[in-house]
Amino acid sequence: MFFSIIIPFKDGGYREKYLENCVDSLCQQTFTDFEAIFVHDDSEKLQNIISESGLKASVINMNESDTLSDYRNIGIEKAKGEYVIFLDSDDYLHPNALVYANEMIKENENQNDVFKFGIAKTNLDKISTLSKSKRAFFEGESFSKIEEILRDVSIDVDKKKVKQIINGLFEKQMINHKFNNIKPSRYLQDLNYQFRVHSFIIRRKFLTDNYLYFKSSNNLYGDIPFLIELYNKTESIKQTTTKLYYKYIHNDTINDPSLTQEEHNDRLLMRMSALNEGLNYCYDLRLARKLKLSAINYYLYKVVKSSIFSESYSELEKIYKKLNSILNRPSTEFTLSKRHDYEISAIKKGKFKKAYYLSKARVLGYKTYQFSKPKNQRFRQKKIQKNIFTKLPIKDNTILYESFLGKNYSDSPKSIFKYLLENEPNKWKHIWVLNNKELVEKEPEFKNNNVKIINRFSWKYFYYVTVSKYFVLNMRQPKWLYKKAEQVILSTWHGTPLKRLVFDMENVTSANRNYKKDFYNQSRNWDYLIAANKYSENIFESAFMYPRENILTYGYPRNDILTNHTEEYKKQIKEQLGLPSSKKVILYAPTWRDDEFHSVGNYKFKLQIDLDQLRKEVGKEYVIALRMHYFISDNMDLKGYEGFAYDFSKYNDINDLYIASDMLITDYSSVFFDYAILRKPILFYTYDLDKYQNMLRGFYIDVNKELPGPLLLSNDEVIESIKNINKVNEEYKNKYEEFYKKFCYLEDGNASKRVVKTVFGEKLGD
Ligand code: C2G
Repeated sequence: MFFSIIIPFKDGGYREKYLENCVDSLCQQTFTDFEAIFVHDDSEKLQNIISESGLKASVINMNESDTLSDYRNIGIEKAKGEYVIFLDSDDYLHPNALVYANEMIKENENQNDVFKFGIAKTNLDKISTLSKSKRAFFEGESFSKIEEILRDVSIDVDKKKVKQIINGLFEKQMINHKFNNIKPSRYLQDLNYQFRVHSFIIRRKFLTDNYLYFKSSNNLYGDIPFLIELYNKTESIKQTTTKLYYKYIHNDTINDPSLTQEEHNDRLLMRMSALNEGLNYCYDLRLARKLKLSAINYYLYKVVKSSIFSESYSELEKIYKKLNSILNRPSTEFTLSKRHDYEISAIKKGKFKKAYYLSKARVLGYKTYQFSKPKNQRFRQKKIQKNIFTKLPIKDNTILYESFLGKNYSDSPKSIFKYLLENEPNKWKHIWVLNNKELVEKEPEFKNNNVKIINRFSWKYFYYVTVSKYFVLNMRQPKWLYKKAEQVILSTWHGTPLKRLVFDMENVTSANRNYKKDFYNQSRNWDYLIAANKYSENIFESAFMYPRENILTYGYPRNDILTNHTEEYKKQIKEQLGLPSSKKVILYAPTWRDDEFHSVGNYKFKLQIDLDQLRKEVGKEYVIALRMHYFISDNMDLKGYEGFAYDFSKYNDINDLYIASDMLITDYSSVFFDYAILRKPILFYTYDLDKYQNMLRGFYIDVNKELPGPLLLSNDEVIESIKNINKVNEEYKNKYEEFYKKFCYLEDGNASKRVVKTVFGEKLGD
């Protein structure tokens, strides 16, 4: 037996879902001379996954009180292989990992006992494991590109067939990539001391000869002393430059935290203890210096900022004692800056109280310094919000509104505002968060003395978010917002979901690792959440983990106008927008793509509609109104299309565009749920359907069955459908009706009224 792979699985209930990946990756190994040893906490699921996979594995059952270190020690004890590999149960190996490990060992076996896999961080997104150039072929535009090429050379092929071929190629590419397409490894000598044992490959005899085992006292950081001892006993470690160990990055710290993301009260003390314990086995004075510096930095930047530091001196003292022991160990020299040295020397001498006051003063001094730095305006605003504004009385009759982060005056906040202004004209003070005042220059409501406009993140914003009784918004409030119990946040959200959201999304391609956690914390502060229909209510409960009893399933306030407007209003809007009265209007309103962006929050969009062809074929009857999603930062260049194509991406309220238009083209945007209220034709231009559905988001409904219009994959198909729109209407009549019944049944034009009654009614409505 050449390799023994040790996989501990502890406190694993919710981690079970990653196991399959891990087991799969062992089944797929192209080098098969290995044994897998799973050490687990009596998980039935683990046993099932292994037996279903057909993997030959030893399975060792442990007691609840055993630590992760005990698990690994048992694994070492049972191992029969020449080399032991440490794999975590939520991670996985490249199918050729063992081939390269074997190759690396064979080349270096006389000099080395310890080896390592290079680590790739992953969130399991299939396509992201392909190289950039390979990815390009399968992404986004490839299908229309191939179509275009074939059209240019007059080759007529069945489009569906081409799609199928591309899909097949992709699958094959994934397999090839996994099994064959990997560059030969080179090996590194110099390691950046890593203190986590996963990805290590260690000669078993080296472990037994040196009595190397995991110290069981430390459940969280048992691998620190183990690795320190190991580093002391080995001259060099070889590592594959190719990344063969896939470390899974958890993006859901609420439901699936990794071990390092889990909350542990004594995490700080455990880490300090592990470093202290590790120093018992450290004879290399340069490594000892590194460990000391690591402990010092941990104290200076982590411990002093923790709640233990500010709340519990007795707990802090335990940490001081460990650090004191660490500081008094031998090591090579190092110097610290003066102000750090005061604190650290005091700890070294055992003068903990003195160190505590010095550290406290440093943190305070740092905060004061931060507070006064000219560029730290935001920091000052947050501090003053939390410490001063929250102490001021709440303004009971003030309502703050924000739509799409202050970008426009629109959506449900606008409808609720207008309803209150009309029906309770003197009761409320209304504050609108709007970054560009010019947007509402012509709106009569803003002439009212009770209505005020403020900029997002201005001083007034920080003030009003803290003292307004109500905050009505359609996205999320800022993370730093400290909400008082008397305040009411009404979240209107901004659409019936088609694309999977937050906790229903496996991978979060576009957002950072804390996205789910942040979303969870922010939405806990919503007192109410509006849903347009029962379908949305169900989704919000799972996708936001939001309590059903606080969901107001009333229909969307923003849609009242779609039910209530007159023909005259349509005419008026068309005129205001500068659209020719003699022509019908096609509205094109696509959504954004998680993987196409310039920078954080600035998304790209490449128009896939051929305006020349469209104008040529339907220009006599129609004009086109283009409306990009609010995340898209690219500006459209419509030079040469004057009188035919119009860009309304910066226009305030998409409702006006719905009303002014005669037909909608969209893709995966929630706009069609609202547009269907108008019972006007809807076409779906879904040129990248596969990627969007399978790689990026996934959908809540079966788009092939439930949509109220056709899915179109090419520009030609779009034009054909526009030309034959009556036929399309006839074809989709029944589906449209069913769709309306499921999603639009609450839209009777009175949603704002219902919301106002519930949220603003009782306490102040008397
Ligand atoms: N919107 C718009 N113009 C577009 C697309 C969207 O004005 N071209 C507005 C519509 O009001 C739409 C809302 O933004 O309902 C949400 O847009 P989506 O495209 O559905 O995408 P997203 O912002 O990701 O929201 O539950 C709905 C989801 O949250 C989707």
